[in-house]
Amino acid sequence: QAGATTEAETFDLVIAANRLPVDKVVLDDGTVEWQRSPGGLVTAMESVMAGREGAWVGWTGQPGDEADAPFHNEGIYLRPVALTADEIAAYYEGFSNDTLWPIYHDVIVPATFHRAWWSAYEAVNRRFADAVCEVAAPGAVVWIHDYQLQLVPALVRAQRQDVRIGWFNHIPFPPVELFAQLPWRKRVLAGLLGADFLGFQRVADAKNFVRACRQLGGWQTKGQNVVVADPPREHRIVRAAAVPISIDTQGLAELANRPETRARARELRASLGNPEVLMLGVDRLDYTKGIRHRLKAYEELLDDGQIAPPDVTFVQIATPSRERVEAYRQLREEVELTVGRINGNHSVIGAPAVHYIHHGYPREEMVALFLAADVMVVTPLRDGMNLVAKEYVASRTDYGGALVLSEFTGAYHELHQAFVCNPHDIEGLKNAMLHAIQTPADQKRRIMRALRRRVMAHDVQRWAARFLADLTGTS
Ligand code: ADQ
Repeated sequence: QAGATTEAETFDLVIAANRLPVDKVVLDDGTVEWQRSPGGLVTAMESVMAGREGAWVGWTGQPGDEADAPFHNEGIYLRPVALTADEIAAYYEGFSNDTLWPIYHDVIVPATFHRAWWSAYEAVNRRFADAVCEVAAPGAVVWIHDYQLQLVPALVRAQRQDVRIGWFNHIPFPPVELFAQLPWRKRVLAGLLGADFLGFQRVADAKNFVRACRQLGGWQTKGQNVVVADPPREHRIVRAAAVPISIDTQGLAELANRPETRARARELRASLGNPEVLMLGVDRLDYTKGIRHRLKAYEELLDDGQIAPPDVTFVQIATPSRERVEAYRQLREEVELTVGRINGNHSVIGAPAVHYIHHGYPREEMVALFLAADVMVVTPLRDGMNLVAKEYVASRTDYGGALVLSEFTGAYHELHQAFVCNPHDIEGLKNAMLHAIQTPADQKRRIMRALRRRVMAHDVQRWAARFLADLTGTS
């Protein structure tokens, strides 16, 4: 359990991310417990922190005016950043998720602009930067994560020229024509250019960033590099490159090989009536994930009579997400209406056409579902990477299953042997689904073998090591 500390400690490696890797749980008797949230990023950081303790700066996930004291948890020094309820509404739900998120995802829904949200974003980024400077040892490596903290690199550099600063973008970086909509575009670019190295999911994202610097900010660029004035020196070079993220492939494969996971996969299939074809979707309930397009294609296949329950069934797991943002409320209503209609028209007693589940599952259950699914359907309209696609592949230690994958995911650039689709093209998506169902098993095994080769060789530990090597100039 957490041991609270009073004096400021400093570390050679500092991670800053919107969220701490732990959830705060207040027990009935009022005592506070911190539970480690399982996730790829935590696993990756554990691997780079092995042998040296690092610090992690982040929000606890709950409102509070009072900052919780820093504490040690399972080998990581956690430095909480307090956010008020108003700041959560303006910086997180507002600017991060209702301004930046839509712009960075092709404006699938319109972005909302409020000056007050921007002010909150600046204030919170400043608080994160101050916390980073407080825990960074002289010459430390600082690794900042994601679109919520784009101003932190420059804010840290202003205080600390001795540290090495990297930033990784988990989501896409938009084409300049879309990024140009952002009223604070130049200040965001200047914030990022405080870093030494900027990592992106795809080559195209890094190029979009460099182009935005040139066209919207007037910075000089050369290939992957942006030239930044840095008095009293003449200039400083900021490099932007693709470092695609991955997953803990070994951990997942190990879980998939356990007899109890395999038994659970069989049990899941049996409880679904042992369909010939089990199709699966697993996503945060987000409009970027193409859940509506996926359901439409599936519904048309049912309407056309090309597939039908009980032979075929679809399990859609949709994790609740950002429920206070209007676009997410609307999406939930539309998805639930569609599922209701599909089931009303096509289910038979004891065999629904769609099983829709609106909650999260532990990792063990997720892997059992992956093992049970004949066709994994991943259809985002835009997605930085999409870890679910890689998790499915890593879990198929039996070389079974088939992956339908949108070409608008970062994962597509590594997994192009999958059954590729453009989710906007409903006919094409229907064909990709049918193709994934009908392709002979031996051919599907060959495809899965190729996909697994890529995912097994490029895991999240390798990703983290590569990012740090790029950042510290040792690659
Ligand atoms: P996300 O948009 O959240 O991530 P994704 O990459 O698919 O999308 O990661 C989701 C994670 O949550 C996966 O590990 C998945 O297994 C898990 N998950 C989803 N639904 C779940 C459920 N119902 N129960 C339990 N677990 C569930 C953002 C970007 C992505 C990028 C990642 C990492 O949007 O493009 O790949 O960060 O950089």
